Amino acid sequence: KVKPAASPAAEKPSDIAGNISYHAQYNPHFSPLAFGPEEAFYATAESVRDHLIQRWNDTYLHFHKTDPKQTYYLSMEYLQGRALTNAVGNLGITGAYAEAVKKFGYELEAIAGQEKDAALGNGGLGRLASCFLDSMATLNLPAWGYGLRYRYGLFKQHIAKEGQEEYAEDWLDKFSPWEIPRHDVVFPVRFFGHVEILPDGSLKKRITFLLNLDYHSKLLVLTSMICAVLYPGDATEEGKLLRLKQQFFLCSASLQDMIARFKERKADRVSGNWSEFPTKVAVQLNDTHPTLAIPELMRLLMDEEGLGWDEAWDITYRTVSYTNHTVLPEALEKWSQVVMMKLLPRHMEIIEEIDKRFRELVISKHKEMEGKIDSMKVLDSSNPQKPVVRMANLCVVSSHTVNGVAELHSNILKQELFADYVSIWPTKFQNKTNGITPRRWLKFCNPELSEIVTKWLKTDQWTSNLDLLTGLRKFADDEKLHAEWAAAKLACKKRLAKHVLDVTGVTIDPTSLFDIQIKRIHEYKRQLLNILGAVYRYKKLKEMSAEEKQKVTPRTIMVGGKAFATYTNAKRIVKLVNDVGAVVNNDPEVNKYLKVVFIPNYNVSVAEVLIPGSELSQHISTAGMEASGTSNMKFSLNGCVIIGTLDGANVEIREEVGEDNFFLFGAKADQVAGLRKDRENGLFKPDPRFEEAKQLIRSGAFGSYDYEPLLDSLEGNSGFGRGDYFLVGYDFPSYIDAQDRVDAAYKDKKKWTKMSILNTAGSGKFSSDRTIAQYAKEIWDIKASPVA
Ligand code: 26R
Repeated sequence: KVKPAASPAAEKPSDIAGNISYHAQYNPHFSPLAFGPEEAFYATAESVRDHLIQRWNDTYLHFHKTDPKQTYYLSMEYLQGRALTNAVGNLGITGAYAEAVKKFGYELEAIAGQEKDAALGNGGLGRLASCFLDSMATLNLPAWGYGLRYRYGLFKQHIAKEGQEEYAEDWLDKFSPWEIPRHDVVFPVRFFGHVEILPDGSLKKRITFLLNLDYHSKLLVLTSMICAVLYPGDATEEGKLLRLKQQFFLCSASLQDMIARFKERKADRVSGNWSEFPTKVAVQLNDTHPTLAIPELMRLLMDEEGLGWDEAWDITYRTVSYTNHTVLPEALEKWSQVVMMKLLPRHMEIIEEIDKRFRELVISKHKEMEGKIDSMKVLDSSNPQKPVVRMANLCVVSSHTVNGVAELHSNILKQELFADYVSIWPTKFQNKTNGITPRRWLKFCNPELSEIVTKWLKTDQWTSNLDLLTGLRKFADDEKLHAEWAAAKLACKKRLAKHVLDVTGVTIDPTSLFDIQIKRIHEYKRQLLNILGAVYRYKKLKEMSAEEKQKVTPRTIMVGGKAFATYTNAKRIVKLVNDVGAVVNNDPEVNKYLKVVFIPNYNVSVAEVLIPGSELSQHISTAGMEASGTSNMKFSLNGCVIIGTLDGANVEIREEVGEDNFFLFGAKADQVAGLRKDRENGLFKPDPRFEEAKQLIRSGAFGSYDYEPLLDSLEGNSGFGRGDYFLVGYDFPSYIDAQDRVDAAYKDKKKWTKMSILNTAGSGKFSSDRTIAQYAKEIWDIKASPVA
């Protein structure tokens, strides 16, 4: 039989236009008569998809032939955003497509704006996974991601009278032009059942049966429900059974796919040669969410492939590595042993064995650590009513490498969270400072600045070699560059102002200082510090004479982010920002000098408008609590100056851009514990400015909503949620002082523009290309394998 010869995807604008017409005509999803912006988007996307499929097939074939070691990134979240601009940009065919769609009377940007965000993630961890995929492809690495295709992504946020409301995000409303169902690749994923020892006496030959399930029909229902919704938890929620099913579903299906591919590439692997597996497969766990890959790989190797424990363990250990993304105790996953025993009895048994062997290792080889065994072991039965599996401990014990996501965070892992394991495995722990893709986060979202960068560097190679940005440093005082730089920023600010008007009805002044904080709403991220600062600023403005006000730096403070639906204090913060905005923005005495705007429904596409238009960006978490942060990198790359604490990747950003180009304030990570102790001992004396700000809220100046629980969390002497656990009061005076330095710096246009240029110039390190190259070399041991 002869396979039909492949015909190349259209490259010339006239061919592309013909191809788009073809897709418009033969698309079964809508009427052939309609060709509005939405239909234009689908037809264009399907046309672009032809290019991707072509490359996908070539790549697959290439890897099949060359059989390189390959990385599989396991993540429960991918925060992809829109794909069209990104796809045509990375394929290098933006110009041709722009010209082609003009023939139908459309602008490419308008068509791209029709696409719904794929919001299959909550925040930093999910967006990092998407930046990583972008870099893996850019670096020609044999690496890809496995994830779940949730029917509903992260909820849509509406701001109503009472504050945040959540709505289902129907991103697959029509269909997604980017997804390709593979009905030919199907694996069984089995839940429940029981463990049986077979009569042949072999200890390892155990089989999980599916209990009383009409397998095929039930499985169909089960899987469609399993992927119905993204778990919207961001660090505060408790485990749910469906979530555990989702995790296992991802791990089991992915591993079976990897094993099938491993076997497919060489004949002798069908019946053995398993020791080769870790030289061909690397599995990276994006936090503990896919931890079940560990017992599932053990099960597949032992029960399905017939290996013994020791061999299976050696393979698993050499294959798997784990990234930690948070040290917040409430975000460290723990699963009930009772629940696990019911849903996944064989896996629970394997976990018990891993735990037992770990304890034996400590006792036989690391006697000195015996006293620490209770906190190190995988199974925690300290509460006999509720025994749990500690997923982070299982990952550390079973992975050859564990990494944190910024220098400071990785040091905290080694010195605190995982300190006891370091003496057992001194070389297991690494740092891999996070990064962001410069394609999406500068080239595509900020074409104005990108053009200037390319012009002054005399090359566009910075998009795949971001260190080249240091070449801008020598022009940091050049007046011509300053003029171009400021004009680009103004254009981005105007685009942002239009977005704000569209979604809030509030008019903001593009010549005022644009000050932005966008991220999930969390007490440790301290949006409350920001808004208390805004309240204090408002109060001072009200006290000023007309002449005094003339000297003020006009400022627009924007806050955006989603609060987890049951995180009450986070929702109160959202309400407070909105209430302060309503008063300040409508106060004719001050609203020329200050506006406070809550940006609703923050997501990737909104970020792509906000970040380029921002001048000052707030990354003000309590030191030691933000593992890395990645939007800080995006802002800095876009010529935005950071006001921040010495936390997460801020530390490294400040090092790279220079301390003069970063507004630093606040307690250091190693002071935090002592400051909390001092406070418990009644030694904290609040700054009068802090008291003034709280007092103004209490006076009812921003409405009658009950803010007392929020303000109360800042009072008292001890405890989580009371006694100002996040040190807002302690850091408030140095925060206000830093903001005063910002105001002064902004008045000096030359100085500010230079700071802005030096931020972009110093951002090279934070390319996810650098991060992924380090993972490839230092953890995965994989090499670039470009398709010839
Ligand atoms: C278990 C479940 C409730 C859950 C907990 C925590 C689900 C999701 C999370 C979010 C986490 C782990 C997260 O997003 N962490 C962030 O990872 C980013 C990428 O490394 C960091 O930049 C950021 O500092 C960190 O908070």
